[in-house]
Amino acid sequence: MKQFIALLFVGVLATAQVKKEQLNLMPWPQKITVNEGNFLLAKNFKVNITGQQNDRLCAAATRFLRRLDGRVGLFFEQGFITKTNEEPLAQLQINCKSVGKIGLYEDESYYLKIQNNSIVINATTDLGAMHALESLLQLLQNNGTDFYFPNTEISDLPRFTWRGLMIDVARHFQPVDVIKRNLDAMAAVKLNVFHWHLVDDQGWRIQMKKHHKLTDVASDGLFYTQEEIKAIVKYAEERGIMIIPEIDVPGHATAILTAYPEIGSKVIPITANNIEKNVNASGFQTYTVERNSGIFTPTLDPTNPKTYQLLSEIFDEVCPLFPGAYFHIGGDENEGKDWDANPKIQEFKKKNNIKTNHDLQTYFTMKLVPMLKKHGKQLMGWEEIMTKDMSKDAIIHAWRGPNEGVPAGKSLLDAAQKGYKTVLSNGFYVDLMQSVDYHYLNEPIPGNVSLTEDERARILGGEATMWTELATPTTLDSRLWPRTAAIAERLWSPREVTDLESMHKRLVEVSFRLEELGVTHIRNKEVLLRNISN
Ligand code: CP6
Repeated sequence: MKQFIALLFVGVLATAQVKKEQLNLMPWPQKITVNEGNFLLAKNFKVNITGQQNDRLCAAATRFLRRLDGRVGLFFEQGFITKTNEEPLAQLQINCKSVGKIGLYEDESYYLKIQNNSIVINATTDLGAMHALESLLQLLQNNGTDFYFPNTEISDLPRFTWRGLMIDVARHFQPVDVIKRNLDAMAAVKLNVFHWHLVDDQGWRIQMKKHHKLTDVASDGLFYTQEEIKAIVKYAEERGIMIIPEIDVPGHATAILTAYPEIGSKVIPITANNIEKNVNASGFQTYTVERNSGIFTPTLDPTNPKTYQLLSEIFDEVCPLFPGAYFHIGGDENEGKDWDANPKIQEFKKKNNIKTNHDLQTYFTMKLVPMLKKHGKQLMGWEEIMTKDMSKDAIIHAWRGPNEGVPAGKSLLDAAQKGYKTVLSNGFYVDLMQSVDYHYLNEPIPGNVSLTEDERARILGGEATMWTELATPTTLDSRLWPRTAAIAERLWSPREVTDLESMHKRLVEVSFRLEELGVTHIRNKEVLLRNISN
């Protein structure tokens, strides 16, 4: 009798109806219905791939199976999912038509239907199928005895094609493992662009074979080998993530000047007084770095042909490491102070009828366009590169806001209206430790602005930015997660999805799931939801 009651009890719990509001999906899908009944997980749970079978989807499905098993502890019978290992009777059937290209505008949509005894995933590309697997993992429920998926039907696709995360590895170097686990976390919340801020004043982080002086003198030995970069690119590609490398020029570039002072905007005359200070052990002339609110004033000299020769050779070596179609050249926060103070640069401006420092920077940036085009890459830069003569092929990365003296998000709309494709980071600065609510409600296209269809289409999406002046490899994850998951929802889900209470509830669960992927962040509910700054 006791046994009978226990069995009955289990049965009742297993079929307990889950309500839509109880699901912990993040980002929330475009369309979802919850039906009566559940799919109960058992040891014989298997996965089968049909249609376009490919290695990437097989590997993703295998990772899915292992992650699921890690949570349910059933010791699933199925091992690796391979192209030849067909399981026609498998409960989970995944069907996709083609291999998705890593880049913008790919079809990332998917359809997921869970019924009592079967689960179906249909997608145009394997990218969509991989998103469906992440959704399925988030749907897992447990009643203390059984693990099950509630019968659910989802039709989903992203609102924006660019859903990015930038990590600065120049201020604090972030080792390969840290990057990889954060790529896993990105994929879990359907982010698809990793913007790798590889170079800044504080360091050059790319192994260079020809210009090895860059890492010799400007990296403190903390840089990625080219083999490591290739491995990270592959790791990202396996998770449907495109990598955008950034080499920030002409400002934020004093690491380059440590190795090649002769292309700097200000040549410090060597005198008996400063010779000790300005010539380092290798006999190279070095810089006395002047600081103004954190911005270094020395920049590259835009009038020196050697500047362009060096950059061209750098791109020749760096571009082939990254298969993506975009290259970020920074371009931010050049105050032009040293340009004003340098008579040679002043003379060049006069001779070439270049009126302002902005125009001079445009002259500089435009010279980089063909260097990148040669490698099939389109130039992207922070919003300061947007001047009247800037090529409309450039992608404008909007970042400034009230702190920089411009209205929040204004340059995003300006760029779209002027004919540039554009990406929003203002309001998504996760290193500033602002509240998750603030990031979540940072709508890229506010309701009170009217845009034409073309202008609207030029707003590609947004990007969380993680500057690392104050974040080490140990603290990085805590600053990124789980708040970046709320940004991922803003960029994927319908703009009407704005309920804070629902987001908070789901974010706590997402936080646990991310921990399983190896990111080591703060899990305490009170801590992760509070507003740390302000
Ligand atoms: N480094 C670089 C930075 C910032 C930018 N570029 C930055 C500026 C203001 C804030 C945070 C970060 N640290 N290279 C601006 C794009 Cl608030």
